Amino acid sequence: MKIEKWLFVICRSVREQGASHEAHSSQNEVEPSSAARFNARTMSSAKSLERSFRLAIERYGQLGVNVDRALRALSRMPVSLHCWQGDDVQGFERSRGELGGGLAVTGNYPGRARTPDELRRDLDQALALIPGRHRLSLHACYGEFGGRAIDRDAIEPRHFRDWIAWAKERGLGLDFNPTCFGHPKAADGFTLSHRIRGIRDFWIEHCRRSREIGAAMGRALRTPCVTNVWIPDGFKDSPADRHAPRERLIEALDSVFARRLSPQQNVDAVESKLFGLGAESYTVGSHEFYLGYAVSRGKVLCLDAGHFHPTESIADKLSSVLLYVPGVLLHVSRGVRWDSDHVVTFSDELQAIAREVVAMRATAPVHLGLDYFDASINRVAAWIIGTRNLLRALLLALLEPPGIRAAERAGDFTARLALQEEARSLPWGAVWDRYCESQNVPTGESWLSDVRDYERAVLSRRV
Ligand code: RNT
Ligand code: ZN
Repeated sequence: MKIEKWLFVICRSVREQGASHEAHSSQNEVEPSSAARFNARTMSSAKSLERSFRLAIERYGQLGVNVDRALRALSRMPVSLHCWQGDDVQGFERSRGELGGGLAVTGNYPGRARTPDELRRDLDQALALIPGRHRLSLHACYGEFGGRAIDRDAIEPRHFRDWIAWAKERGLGLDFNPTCFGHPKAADGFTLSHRIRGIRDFWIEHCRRSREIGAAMGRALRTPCVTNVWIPDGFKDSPADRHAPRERLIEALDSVFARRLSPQQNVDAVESKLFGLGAESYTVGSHEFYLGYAVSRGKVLCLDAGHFHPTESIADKLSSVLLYVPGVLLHVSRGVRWDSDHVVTFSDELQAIAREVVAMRATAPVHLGLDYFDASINRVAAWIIGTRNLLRALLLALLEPPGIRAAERAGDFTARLALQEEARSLPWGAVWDRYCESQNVPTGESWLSDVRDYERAVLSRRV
């Protein structure tokens, strides 16, 4: 959008807000002067926002950055929000044992979604405060089973009918995940690589059906569903045989993926891990295992930011693995000392990931997903904070001055470092505010008061 057009949108929205406030005030018999004050305040904040944006455009222009183009690119980068942040990875099966699988959610903030409708309502609230059009990643255990005990090897697309309808209404895409944990057949820590054939077969059937559900979602929504297989399999203590479980896993995965599905409907991804709680010594599906699997089978590789050594960054992996695999799915997360799945913050690590995503996006698809679960703060706010941070980091990367690359190409590493450091304090915040405004979501921290209202009106009543 050109700046003039944007100005027009702002002024119109200010006028509308003023008008509706005025109507609202007269209903409540508030002094007309308060409406006038409101109008003046909103108008002046819109003006200062516009002023800051103009200055930002000017400054970026001097550095050869096209701000409009960056904003257009950002609006085309959907983030897949993870349904499991809304209810502490519980899901809607009739009976659910321990979470297991080495996953742990800590905190007991009130207001956890207990039903699909509550979860959808919470997601609607979060999405209303996040700029852009996004996606939702569902786990198999979030099906709607009508109170019946449908085991994981019996799930069908119809159990996700309401999710699909909800997504369709909102123009959202869906992604999917088989749930290979929190189940008696996963209680000893093994699923697809289990030494007992019958247990392997059970999980193979679950994963096969998950892909079919993914394809049904992709078909209905006309956007491919990324179905991501993650299993917890591993040993607490040193194994005597590291090889056999991996051989079994290859065979099981080949059976899961045996049926060819249209890539327009379903895209398969596989997710590795270094270790989990209770599987500290050995993980069957390690990074090397899945990198080899994805390369040899043409699968998308899922890189979770919390699944490597604490000092190892997934940012540096993108440009390597994308030379060999057809695409990458990112699980953007934040580990604190271990794979603790903290809410994503605007860290150096996040900025480094976003930079590489932007740099590599023309080479191969990089699907963006979130993966964290924090029950110690408002869960809706947790979605918003993490998603807005990822978008902000992508914007910062899209606004990177071309002089940095030019300096590197010229072998001038002094200028490269100087420019990289200067770029940190360029006025990208004004560009972010403008993006939020143009997408009709609150700028700055003002989204928090909407979340507080929602907490008062909805979440605090869930007892
Ligand atoms: C676990 C993996 C996996 C899960 C979700 C719930 O360590 O990161 O992606 O977090 O499937
Ligand atoms: Zn993950």
